[in-house]
Amino acid sequence: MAPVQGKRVKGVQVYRPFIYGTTARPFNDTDNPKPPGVPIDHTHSWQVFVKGVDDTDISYWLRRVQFKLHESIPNHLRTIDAETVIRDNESKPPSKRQKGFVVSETGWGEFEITIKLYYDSKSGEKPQTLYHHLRLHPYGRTEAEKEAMRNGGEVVAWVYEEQLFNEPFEEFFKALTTGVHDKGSNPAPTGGKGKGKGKSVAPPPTFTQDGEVKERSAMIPATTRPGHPFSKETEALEIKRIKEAEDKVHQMISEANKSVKAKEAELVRLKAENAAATASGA
Ligand code: SLL
Repeated sequence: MAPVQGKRVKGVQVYRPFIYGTTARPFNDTDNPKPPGVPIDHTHSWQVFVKGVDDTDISYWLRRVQFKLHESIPNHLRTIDAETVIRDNESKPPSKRQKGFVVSETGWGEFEITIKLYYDSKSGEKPQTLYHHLRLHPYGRTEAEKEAMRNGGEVVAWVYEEQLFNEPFEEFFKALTTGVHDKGSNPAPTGGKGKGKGKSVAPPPTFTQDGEVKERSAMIPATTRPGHPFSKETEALEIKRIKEAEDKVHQMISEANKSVKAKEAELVRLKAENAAATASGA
C-alpha cells in the first residue's frame, strides 16, 4: 500500500466506540433447529462480530476484519471487507441488512478467536489484533448470573471498546470528523471544498436531546435497550458500582486502622504491665 501523504494533526486524538464479541445459541427443536447438513456433533450456532455501537456504520474508519477461527473449522481464516458488506446490503431490505463485520458458524467447542482489524487506507495505521474467547456455555461469577443467560437462551460475550486515532493524518481526520448525520438519513454533502488552511472543523455533537446516536460520531446511546447494552445508563451504573466499591474499601481501611490502633494500645499496656512485674519481681 502506498504510504499516506500529508501531515498529522498534532495534539489531537479522535476515538470511535465499537463492539466486538460472540453470540451463541444451543440447537433445539423449537426456536433454533439444526439446519440440514450441519454435522451431528455440532451443538450450537454462533456468530462473531465487530460492529458500531447502536449499529452505526464504522466502515468509514474500518475497512476489513479478518477472523481466525479454530483450525478444526473448514476455511478457518475469514476475511470480511466493508465494501462487500455494503454491496451485499444494497439489495436487501433495511431489516435484513448485515450490521458490521460478521461470521456465522456452527460447532461444538469453545476457543479463542483472533480478530484482526484493518483500518481505512487514508489512516496509515497498521492492522491491530484483538483476541476473543468464543463462549457457548453460560458463564458468570455466580449461579444467578449463569441462570440469567440460560433464560435468555443466548450466550452473549460482548466487549465495548474505543478505537483511538492518535494525531491522525489530515485527510483521515477530515474523513473521521465530517458527515455527522442522523441514523437513517443520508450524510449532508460536504461540498468537496474546504481545502483552505486553518479551516476549522466543527466537532461532532456530544449528544442529541433525545439521546439518539448519530452516524459518524463518537456518541453512545443515552439508555440501554434490548440488544444494545452499552449506553450512558450502563456507564452511570458502572460508575456507581465502582464508587460503592471504593467507599467500601475506604470503610474497610478505616476499620483495619482502628483495629491496629487498638492492638498497639494493647501492646503498650502489656509492655508496661510486663515491665512493672519484672521491676517488682527483681
Ligand atoms: C475444545 N480446545 O476442546 C477446544 C477446541 C474446537 C471447536 C474447540 C468444530 C467445528 C467444525 C468445532 O466446534 N471446533 O467441525 O466445523 O473445546
